[in-house]
Amino acid sequence: MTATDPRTTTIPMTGHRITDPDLFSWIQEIGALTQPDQIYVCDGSQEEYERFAAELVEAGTFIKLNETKRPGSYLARSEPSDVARVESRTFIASEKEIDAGPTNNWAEPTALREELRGVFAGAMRGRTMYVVPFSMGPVGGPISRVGVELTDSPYVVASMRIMTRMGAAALEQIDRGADWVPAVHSVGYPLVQADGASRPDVAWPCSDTKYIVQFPETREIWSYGSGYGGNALLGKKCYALRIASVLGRDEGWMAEHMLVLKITGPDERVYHLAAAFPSACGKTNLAMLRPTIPGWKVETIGDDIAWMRPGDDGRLYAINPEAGFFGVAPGTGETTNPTAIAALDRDVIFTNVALTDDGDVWWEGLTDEVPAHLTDWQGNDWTPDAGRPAAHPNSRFTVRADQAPSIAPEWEDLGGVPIDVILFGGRRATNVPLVAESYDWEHGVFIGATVSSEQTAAAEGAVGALRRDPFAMLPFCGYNMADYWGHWLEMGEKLGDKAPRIFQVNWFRKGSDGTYLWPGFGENSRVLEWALRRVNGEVGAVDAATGRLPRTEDLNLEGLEVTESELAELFAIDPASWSAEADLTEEYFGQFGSRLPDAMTDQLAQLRERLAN
Ligand code: GTP
Ligand code: SPV
Ligand code: MN
Repeated sequence: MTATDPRTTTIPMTGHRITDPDLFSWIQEIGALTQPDQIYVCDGSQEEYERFAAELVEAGTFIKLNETKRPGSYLARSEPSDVARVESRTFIASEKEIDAGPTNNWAEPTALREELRGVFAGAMRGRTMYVVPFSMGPVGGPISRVGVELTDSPYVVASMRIMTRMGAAALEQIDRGADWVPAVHSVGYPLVQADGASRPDVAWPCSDTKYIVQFPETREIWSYGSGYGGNALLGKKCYALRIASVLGRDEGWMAEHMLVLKITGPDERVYHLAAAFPSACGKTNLAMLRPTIPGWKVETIGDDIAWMRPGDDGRLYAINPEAGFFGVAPGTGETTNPTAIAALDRDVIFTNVALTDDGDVWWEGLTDEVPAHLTDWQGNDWTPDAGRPAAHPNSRFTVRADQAPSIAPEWEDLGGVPIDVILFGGRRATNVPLVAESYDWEHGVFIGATVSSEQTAAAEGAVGALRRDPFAMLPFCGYNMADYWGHWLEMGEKLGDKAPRIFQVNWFRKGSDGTYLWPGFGENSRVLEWALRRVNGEVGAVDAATGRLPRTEDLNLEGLEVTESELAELFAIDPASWSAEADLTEEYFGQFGSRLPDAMTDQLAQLRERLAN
């Protein structure tokens, strides 16, 4: 590393030569703006990762976990104010407000750019600016894309190394002329202030002022003030969803908040399934599902994001653009997700979970037995009678995807895997049945567009509040949501009879006693089996108002303790509540004005017609 005088015009580079002139001048420009002490170009090597980890331990950001119990693993504790995505400070700065649409925070790009220049000026004083080249998707793949994050957070660098293909190989793509997305990130805690006064660093530097900004036309990302998850690991939501959704619209493909899994049936036939559920609603769990029904096997392709495009054979192919899992810890246990537990046995970064007295980790739901004493996510003593959770509800693990024993051999196939089935789901205590098949693609798009879900701890806001989360993309769509529905309709036309079949699912319906009616987790395999038997034309269905429901005799319930009345409750469709929901949908659609595709209005009319009959 070489010290840089911010007044000099050339920035000393370490390790690698940056040959791309645009990249070189951009690094210089951001260096001049943010004024770091030094600039470091990451090569992405294991040696480099270990060096950063050691530095993070030294700085107090990482606590090294018990090397015997959890080799190569660390615990980070964030500031209590920086624990989740901040949707209220996430902006789509499109030239026209209408192109961001009513579900996004829009900001006028010229004014916001000016504002950001002020915010970022001197933001990295006293720190190192890391240059983090990364590829979303296997390096060099036809669906893959590269980007460069400039960040002053070594925690972000270490996390990006797990979550993306980071380092020299990605940089080489840029040197060879690949288009790349620039992404600037600062925690917003300079160690030298404007007046020259120094202050010591803290374990989790961040700022009360936060900005997570996407410029869709110029395909740029600027993030300030947070070090946490999707706010700071800019390859994930900012690039792979918000910017990529715009790229997909323009280029005829799709960037989705979806897991992708491979499922093999008893007859050895292989299928692939993609599923969109809102944040913390079960994507990781489903991606790693262990079927409870004999003969079925699930393997993981991805747990959060899918990039999908039509292949030469006209089918829809999906890749997982990520290289790791940033998964919700609470609720992940030996009974609920044994595969994730196995993936977490080494080389993990945990954030905001509790620490056991022997230097291991714990969170609510990891074990049935609660430890008698812990250090909670804020570093305080904790006992079971504390009256507060030991781990933050949005505490997470960061781990390489190939550490999951369920990882599919083809998870890095450059061309992706062909998708047979798409699921849409959310957390719905009422109304939405366990599973229903859409009547056709257009009806499937309507189902996706009208998803509501109870809010989780993955973003700031009221946990449990029911909100619309169309396609699980509410916080992640980089353009007007109605145009996005239009794009889905267009893709359906392009795919024709090769389009995946679309289903709605809900694992979260509750009975009158307030408990879940469906056991969920591994038992969800029963629902997947039904969907695939529908795809194969092996079973009929009952046409209902909201979609096609399973005939009871077709649902494999062997070995499951669900009573007939519970089953009836799981599939009940109450016309009055659905009419009320249809009224709310009309109101919801109203805000999109003329951008709303006519097909969505037609679908609503058809739903009402079916409800009336
Ligand atoms: P993001 O990473 O935030 O996008 O979320 P995700 O959809 O991957 O969430 P994840 O799979 O980590 O789910 C988190 C929560 O859902 C955990 O608390 C799980 O216990 C719960 N969950 C997952 N599957 C089921 C299920 O089938 N039934 C029930 N009741 N809960 C489930
Ligand atoms: C989500 O909130 O949907 C996540 C976690 O996957 S984060 O990366 O923080 O956005
Ligand atoms: Mn997610």
